[in-house]
Amino acid sequence: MQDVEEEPSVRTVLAPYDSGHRGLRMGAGPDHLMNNGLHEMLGPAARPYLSFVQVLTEVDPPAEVATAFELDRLVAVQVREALAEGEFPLVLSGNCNTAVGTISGLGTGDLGVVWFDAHADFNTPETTSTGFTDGMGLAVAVGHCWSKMARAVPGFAPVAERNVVLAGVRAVETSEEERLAASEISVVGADRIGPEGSSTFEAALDGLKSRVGRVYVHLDLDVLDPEKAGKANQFAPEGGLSAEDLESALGVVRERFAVAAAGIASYDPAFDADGCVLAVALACARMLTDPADTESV
Ligand SMILES: [Mn+2]
Repeated sequence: MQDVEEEPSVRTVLAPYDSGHRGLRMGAGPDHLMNNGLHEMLGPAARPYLSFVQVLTEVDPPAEVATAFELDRLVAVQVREALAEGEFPLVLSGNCNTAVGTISGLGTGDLGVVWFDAHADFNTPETTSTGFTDGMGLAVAVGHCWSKMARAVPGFAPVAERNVVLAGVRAVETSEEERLAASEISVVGADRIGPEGSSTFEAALDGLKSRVGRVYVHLDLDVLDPEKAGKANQFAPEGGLSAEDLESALGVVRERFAVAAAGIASYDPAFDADGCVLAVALACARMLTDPADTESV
């Protein structure tokens, strides 16, 4: 039992799957982060208490979609429990669609979402050409598809489109572009974020601040520029944010909101032999879980 006087501790929840496969590709990211500095970064020195939980599924027969939503259910339970115990939930996942579990655990009524990603993750089963459920995570979160599966996640309710800021995108399919344009989601391109010229991003967050006080911050590491900051996964397109851009953007978020939970996703260590992306991920994890930011929650 924690002393209530202590700073909020961090509950790191690992969902080490990609497309239903444990440890495959980006599914190797959570363990790699844990085993290469995350523990020290969040550290016993910096925190009175840390906990780490790995969620594993036993969907039988194995099926990608079923596994994705089972992970959401398990993560939602962990996030809800973390909040109840005064802990800050940090979710490390292979796929971005695990964010649906985190958001469900937080409760969506008064929640904003700031989603950093090179991709929009806004396909539906009717628009996808790859069949990759990870390309649908944001669409699920706002209630556009897989609605029956999503409703089975404890606490799930669609996030209001206008409470979502999609940041750093630069690889959007035509069908996603059309659906985004028809939605109330604020889309801020990668060229609108950074130490200079962040006014579009700041304006989007100011708008969000008039509606919500707390946000879930989602960080798909492929928002980073593969040339400037390192390649997070095989899907990382050209362009994107430098490490400095990303850290300054997180600062802009933290200035305005209580961060209720954070998710770091889509990190395939096989593309990061020199550890550049790892270093950025650790720095971001530290920023997002900084007690200075969470103590008011
Ligand atoms: Mn993504």
